[in-house]
Amino acid sequence: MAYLEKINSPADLKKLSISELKSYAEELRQYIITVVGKNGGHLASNLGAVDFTVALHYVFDCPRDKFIFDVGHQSYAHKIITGRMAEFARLRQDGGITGFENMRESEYDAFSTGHSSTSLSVGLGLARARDLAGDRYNVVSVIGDGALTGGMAYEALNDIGASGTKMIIVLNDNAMSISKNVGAISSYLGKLRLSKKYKKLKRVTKQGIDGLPIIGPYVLRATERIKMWLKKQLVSNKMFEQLGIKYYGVFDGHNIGEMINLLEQIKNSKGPVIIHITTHKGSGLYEAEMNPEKYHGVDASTEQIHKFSDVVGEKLTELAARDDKIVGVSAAMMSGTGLNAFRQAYPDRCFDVGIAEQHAVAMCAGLAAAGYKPYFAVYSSFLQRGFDQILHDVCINNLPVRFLIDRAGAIGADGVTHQGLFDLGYLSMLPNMTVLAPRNGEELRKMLDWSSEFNSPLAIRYPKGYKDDIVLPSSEIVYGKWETVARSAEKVYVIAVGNRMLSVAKEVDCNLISARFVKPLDGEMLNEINAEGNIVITMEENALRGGFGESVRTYLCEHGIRCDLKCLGFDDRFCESLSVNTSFEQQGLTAENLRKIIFEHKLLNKNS
Ligand SMILES: Cc1ncc(C[n+]2csc(CCOP(=O)(O)OP(=O)(O)O)c2C)c(N)n1
Repeated sequence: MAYLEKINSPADLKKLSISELKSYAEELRQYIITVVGKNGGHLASNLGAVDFTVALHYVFDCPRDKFIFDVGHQSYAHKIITGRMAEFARLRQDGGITGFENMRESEYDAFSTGHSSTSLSVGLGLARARDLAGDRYNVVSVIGDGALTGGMAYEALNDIGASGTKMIIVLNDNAMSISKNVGAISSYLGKLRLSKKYKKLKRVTKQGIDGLPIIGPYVLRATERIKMWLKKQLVSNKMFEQLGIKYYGVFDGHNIGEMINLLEQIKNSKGPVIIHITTHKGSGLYEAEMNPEKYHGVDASTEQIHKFSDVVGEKLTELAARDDKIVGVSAAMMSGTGLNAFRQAYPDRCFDVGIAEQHAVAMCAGLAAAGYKPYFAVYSSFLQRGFDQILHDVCINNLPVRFLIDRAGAIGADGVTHQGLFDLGYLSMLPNMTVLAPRNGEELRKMLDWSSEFNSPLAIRYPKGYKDDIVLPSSEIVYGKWETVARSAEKVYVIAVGNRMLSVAKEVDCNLISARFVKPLDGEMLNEINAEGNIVITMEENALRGGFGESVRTYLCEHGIRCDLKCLGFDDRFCESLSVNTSFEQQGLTAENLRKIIFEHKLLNKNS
């Protein structure tokens, strides 16, 4: 590696010639491939972003100039260029480099990202702050065509265009979200790409045809129809221009020399500009280029787990065969949530709405109001986006929208922005909402069966997967009823939410209860625990504030139930840990801590 170790800052990179920059970009690619191969991470998106990131750092002066990478999952090259080459080897490991742009990690990271479609709003905020302070730095927001399906991006474009504020938007268009990108805007971008190809094709074809002796004019007529069709696809780039944002496109985002020229030219332009570039997701790695969806995120873990999303795909398909009112909805997370399998069987009843969680929730409300049975499969942290729609459109109207909430609980390597630690709180507080947590795939199947005839808002939350089944076969689902999965002579009652908490607790001698309903609570079972000397320990992969334990505490207080109570869950800090196990240890969600609590309780009771 001739350059990788020598480039420790953007200043080092600026000393290279264009051909050296190209070689450096190749080294960056190889390094990213090696590290992601070991640690996991976003591979295809990063490979596609290497070349234009090199060009950005060549032209601009980071950290004085501010780069905001939308989602931030494509910021690996940026991290390596900005002095984090060695640390990058510990990507996505506790104490190592995080997988998204992160202002707590480096002064070169102008903002922290993780959730989609924020970069334009944040960029405008930084640009306005610059203007107010009378400063002159550049603000560059890098947004993908997938992230551009998120509604917040349009709220920002609306404001940016009207404001006339100077900022640079780099639209990194690879025609992919995690899966193939969807929606009318995506088609529009496709037409812009095609218009560039059309212009080139017209030039080349005409030159070629003119060169032919007699047959030329005939061929020209024969190509007329093709040309007409192509012309129809040719659209003006007016959308952005009409909004007041100067548009430059379409450029090859892998051509470092061309990118540098372009960026040098627009660097000093006034007002907002958008540079539309095309890139190839997975560029430089054949397998990733051929299958960018599979290589969007690479999981390096060899741990065998049962995935709840597999159950979702299979069971929803089965239910849909019996009930034609069932529809599946995804916000750009088809494969992650298991809906791909459902779509294969029922393409007409499956809707991928793009990265648009708020829209997805309200659209589900519409479907439910018209008598359909929507299942919105979504990751816990992304559903946070749709809170008001859940409240205003679904719950106030008491509409039977089913939320299948994946990646709930501790998330591990994706880090703080992706933790699913708030859904129990923000869902349980809502009137009309019922919240469930399955303890294994079998129970999720039963819950899904049961849910199809349930006529109010409903959420079923679960992590990505689990290693071992909690042995007992699960009994039938009865509204608001918990299940005892282990009995003991001890006066210790552990009430745990979901598989992973039950797994921890089953190592301990206790009466173990699976809180399959987080809301409503099983009052009958709690009443039975009423006795001096008993201890109830609640366990949840959720923030304690507003979580399951807190509602148990309220119930026990309100009903004068005599017993000790200890609530285990996530404390009042954002969980920065990049490993599920470490985060459990940090929060005392371990068998060891349970034993300690039980021991201290017994000691106290003996002495009293
Ligand atoms: C609010 C939200 N929903 C979903 C996601 C999951 N997600 C991460 S990257 C991505 C696709 C982004 O596509 P694009 O912006 O085109 O970037 P690319 O990976 O194609 O480079 C999605 C859906 C997210 N980060 N945030």
